[in-house]
Amino acid sequence: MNSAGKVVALCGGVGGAKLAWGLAQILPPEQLTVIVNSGDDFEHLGLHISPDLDTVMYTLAGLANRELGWGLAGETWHCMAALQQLGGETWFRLGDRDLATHVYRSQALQRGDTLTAVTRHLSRSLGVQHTVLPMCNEPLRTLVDTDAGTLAFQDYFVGRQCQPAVRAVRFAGAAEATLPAEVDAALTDPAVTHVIICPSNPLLSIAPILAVPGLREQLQALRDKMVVASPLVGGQAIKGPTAKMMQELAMPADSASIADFYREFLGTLVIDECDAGEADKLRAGGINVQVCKTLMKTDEDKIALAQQLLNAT
Ligand code: FO1
Repeated sequence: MNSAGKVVALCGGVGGAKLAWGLAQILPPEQLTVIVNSGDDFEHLGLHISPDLDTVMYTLAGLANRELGWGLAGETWHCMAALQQLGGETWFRLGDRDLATHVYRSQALQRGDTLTAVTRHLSRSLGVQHTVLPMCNEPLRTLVDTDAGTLAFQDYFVGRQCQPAVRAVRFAGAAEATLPAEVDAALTDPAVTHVIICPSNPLLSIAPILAVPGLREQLQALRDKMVVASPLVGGQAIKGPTAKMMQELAMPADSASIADFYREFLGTLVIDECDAGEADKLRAGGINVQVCKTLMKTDEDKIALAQQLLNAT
């Protein structure tokens, strides 16, 4: 049953997109806005790539490549094969159909459209009915300081497969970024009953969203409505480098660290049943904790977690 009002979800790529899909199965389009990390965006092969926005849009449209976790289902790779033959750059793979998204976005940005406007157009064209918004229109880029030097996000994530040890994560351009009017409107709508932080990597996917000036203050004002889904299950991330990075940054990979990371606006923390043993200690520290199955293997799991989060406050 859906007794929620308007819901805003903050998310990164794969894991976050799965939950966004679950929420979209419960909530009608006018009740769900998904604010997506654009710190992973970069210029590649002369094109503007927005990996997390595309993952969320493709997932909500039912077009996502479930095996890869990114890109389109049923993709072909003729362009990459031809590019390889020419000696071009193929370390970051763009599928033939996916390329159309990047070409369209790049041209629209070049003629002066905002990332928000292009995302709206792409969403509609792909058949996405819920609202998908980038966290900002300006270039805010995630940089990873590692023991192998400072790396642009995709150089670290795809190029180096997250192997170098992380020393710090920074967000170039954050000071110049501004909250898009659509993001501001979504978060200040009095009908908002839930703001959900998806189980995305806090350091790489949610921190860039929080780096947009003004956003933290808005979330603080919404504390009672804030529900954080922990990305950890038994001290491990389901996919990606969350646990490894937390350890490298001297943060124990546990629920307490997740609670601490979001402490300034944490309303309710939802942790996996595997980590139920941590709940009492968190509650003793004054944290509102709920325990449920957070693993999303099937579509039913995604909908069930979405419902649990909507019931959490
Ligand atoms: N991830 C990879 O591991 N290898 C790739 O070649 C790759 C290409 C790619 C192309 C388009 C896109 O939207 C995403 C792509 N990703 C790829 C995923 C992406 O690097 C990351 O998953 C996100 O940036 C982190 O959320």
